[in-house]
Amino acid sequence: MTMIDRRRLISAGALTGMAAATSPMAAAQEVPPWPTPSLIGALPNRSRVSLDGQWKLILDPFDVSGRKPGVRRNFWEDRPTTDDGPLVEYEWTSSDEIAVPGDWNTQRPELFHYEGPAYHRRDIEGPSPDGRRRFLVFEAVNYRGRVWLNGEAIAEHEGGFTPFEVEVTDRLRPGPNSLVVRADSRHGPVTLPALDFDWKNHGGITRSVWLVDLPRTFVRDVFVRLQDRRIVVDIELDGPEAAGAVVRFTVANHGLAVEAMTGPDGRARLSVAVPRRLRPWSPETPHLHAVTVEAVGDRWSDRVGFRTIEARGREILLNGRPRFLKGIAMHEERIGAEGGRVRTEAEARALLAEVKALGCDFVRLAHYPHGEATLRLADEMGLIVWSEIPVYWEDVAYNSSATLGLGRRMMAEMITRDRNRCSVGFWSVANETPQTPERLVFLRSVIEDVRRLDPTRLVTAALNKNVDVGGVRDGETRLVVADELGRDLDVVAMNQYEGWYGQRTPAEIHQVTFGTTWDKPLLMSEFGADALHGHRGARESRWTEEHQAWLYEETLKAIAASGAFAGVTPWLLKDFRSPRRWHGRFQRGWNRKGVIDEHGRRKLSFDTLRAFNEAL
Ligand code: GCB
Repeated sequence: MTMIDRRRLISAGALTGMAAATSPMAAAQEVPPWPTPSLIGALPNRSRVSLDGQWKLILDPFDVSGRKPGVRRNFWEDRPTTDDGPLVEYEWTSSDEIAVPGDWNTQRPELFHYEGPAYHRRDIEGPSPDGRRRFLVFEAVNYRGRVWLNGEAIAEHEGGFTPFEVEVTDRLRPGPNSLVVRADSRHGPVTLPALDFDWKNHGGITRSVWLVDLPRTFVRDVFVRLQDRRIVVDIELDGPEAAGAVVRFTVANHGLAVEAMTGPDGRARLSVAVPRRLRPWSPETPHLHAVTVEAVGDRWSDRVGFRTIEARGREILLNGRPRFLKGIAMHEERIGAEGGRVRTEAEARALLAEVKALGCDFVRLAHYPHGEATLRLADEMGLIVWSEIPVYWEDVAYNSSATLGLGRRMMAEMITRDRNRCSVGFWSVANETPQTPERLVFLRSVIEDVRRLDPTRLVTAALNKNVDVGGVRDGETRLVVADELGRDLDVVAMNQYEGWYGQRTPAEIHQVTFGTTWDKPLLMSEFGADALHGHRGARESRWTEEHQAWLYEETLKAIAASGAFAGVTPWLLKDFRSPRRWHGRFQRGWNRKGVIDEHGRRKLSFDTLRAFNEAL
């Protein structure tokens, strides 16, 4: 039997340094200035029914139903269609089908280039038979989702890579209920990303959909982490009995059980000394521990690892020890000729297995939040993760408050979903953004949120390099990260393509030196070159595997020689679809910078990178 140590019993707020409901000052600080995303934590461990499968599909390329709604084409109303009744110009039963999860672009050749609104429909069950609360959860709809239940609009969400949910308990009718989802994949000047980005905009209901059943009062979310040498746990209950409830946290196999009481807001924080024999998580020993939170008859459970990650001077320390992070970047596209979005855990695992085969301990999940399965696998397989939101390139509307609100919400959704994943070491706020005052204000605001939501991760961004004019010697160039944003980050990171874009050949990479003006750890977050798998030739010849491998050799040599870096994530694991890549012989809509091609075939650079990692 586990003993409850009452001395460790801490009521809500006592440890938080906030709460204390009597103090108006403290109460004011507690209120977040943005709507905290409402997400059910540890989703895979909940009682849930999958809504994946074949859904009906109606495309609306002119967006007529959105722009000119009318009974004839309000697809969401799901009108019965009879040939002798009023005119309705759609019919769900005779419409085409599409698989959910799945982007439409790679499911049907005629939809390959389609960007626009599409309506999806299926029936869902009525109320939960045992009177529990029922929620609809969408893991991702790209880019903008709108949801109707029995003709009534019930949810809307912008952002193609983070989840959203809506409670349907009181809206469900007995028997089948009509669920219609509009996914509109179009981007615009104030979206994230905006109009210009180097990947295929895979539209649709791209990740799984669930019906989740929960008790009247349930454990909505838990944040478990190692902080200041203690296990600290934030618990949030949802429901009529959320306030003043006893919550109990346990770590199985360690006889650890602690109780606390929630405050009037249904939240509690507890903190407990780390058990002496608790094995820390690392890429070499990815130990995970079963943890539970019980309250008011509900039970939340998860498997979490405990580790610390910090920046000290120019080093990155995992569990107190400096390490050079041996990484690679990847997009969330599955291996296979179609190159569509990852849909299953097996597809995510196949990608991460290649990352491991490279001898990597670090993966940059570019350039948007990847699916939850990938993060859970990274925990299990022992990979440190860099996770990012798509604040990408210079055409983002940095002076738009709507776009800032969107970026902050995306970041909050990503962190809320994944902060129990010990694999996550870095939250990245952006990729290659311009060094302008309005972008600085924008990203600083996002960074403030990150620190408030999760003080245990390193905050970073992939930055543009600056040429250090003072550092130029004969024929030599010094590339530095001097971006003012570096002041706000824990770790700075440089994207650079010497030897590919620009004047130099790989033979001249040694003329470049690297550094940063910030006394902070520096990562090389991108370098690379395109090569078509199977295209062989002289190393001087662009697009050959030899040329790419040569560029890898020279860049990795420069990285090792410079001593300036705490890690590297070459660009990238697998060739990915990009409508910006037009070369008829070598690209044909694919960015060819992968060390494996779309079929998973390894290029020469794969071995170059693996050899570098093995020698470290
Ligand atoms: C970059 C971007 C990345 C592109 C890559 C390329 O700097 O960050 O998204 O795909 O270059 O291949 O040019």
